[in-house]
Amino acid sequence: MRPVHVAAAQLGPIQKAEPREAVVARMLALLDAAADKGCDLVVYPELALTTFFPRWYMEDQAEVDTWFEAEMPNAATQPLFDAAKAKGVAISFGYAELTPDGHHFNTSILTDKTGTIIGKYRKVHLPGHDEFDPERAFQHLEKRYFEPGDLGFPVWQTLGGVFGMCICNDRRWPETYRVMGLQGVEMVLLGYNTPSVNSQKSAEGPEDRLFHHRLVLQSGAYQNATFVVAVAKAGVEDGHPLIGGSVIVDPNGKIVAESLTEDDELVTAVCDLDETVFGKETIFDFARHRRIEHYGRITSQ
Ligand code: ING
Repeated sequence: MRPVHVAAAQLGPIQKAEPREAVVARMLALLDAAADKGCDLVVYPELALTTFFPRWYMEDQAEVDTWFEAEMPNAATQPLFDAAKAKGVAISFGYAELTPDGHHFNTSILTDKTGTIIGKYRKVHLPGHDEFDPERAFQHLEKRYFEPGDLGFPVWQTLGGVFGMCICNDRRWPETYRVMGLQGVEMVLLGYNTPSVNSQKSAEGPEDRLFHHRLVLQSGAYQNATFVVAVAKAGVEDGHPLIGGSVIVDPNGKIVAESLTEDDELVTAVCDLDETVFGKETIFDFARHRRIEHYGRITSQ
């Protein structure tokens, strides 16, 4: 048995005017609740400190940079790291990273139980567009404000197992899970901000979005015999609705816990990482069953 008591700490909407300090207070309340339940790990959403700002068109880089963090921890987030250390809980959350040499990434970090950052991931699959698109009901300018991640899909040995991270749109691409699966990942942590409607005015609505959201998580988990913890920033931000549906998925692709609201909500489960072993040693024993001589097209185009 290698149990990890994990919490998906879903955040409800963060309005454009809400300061980071107010959001951190909400994150601390979820951390307290998770610690009271005996959780080892608390996972927060993508871009957890601010509203989903890529929905807004900005031309002034100084204004864009106000949504980014130049260091981590920093004054706004230090209380979160301090509380995690005091309670002996590992945390993972997403934020907009501005590096010292001026690069912009959609980033997530993972700490150990002492509040030390042991892992960093930078979002590889950036959806949307990079110029103002008048055809869209709302903008989705991640390609304008972020560079594609330059760290690949690493995994880390921690909490008695093998953990990886990805972010939002990454979850829709099978390569994301497989690259971590080939490194033996046993739990994938991810946050997301997913609009409830399609900005390109397709008939797609919240239920369609939730269907595809669950589909890709459950298939990624099953096909790589790994747990997947997916945490929403949910609800209506300045009039723009985001889906909820935070879930914990087991290595058989089954949803073991799911959020009920579009507000701040804790979704927890005790995940025995040993449950990943059977799949990795039988149906998804990659070494025995995969035939890479036929897969070249995946990396060559
Ligand atoms: N958001 C959305 C996501 O991938 C999206 C963008 C929604 C793309 C639906 C395609 C379909 O969940 C982020 N932040 O990637």
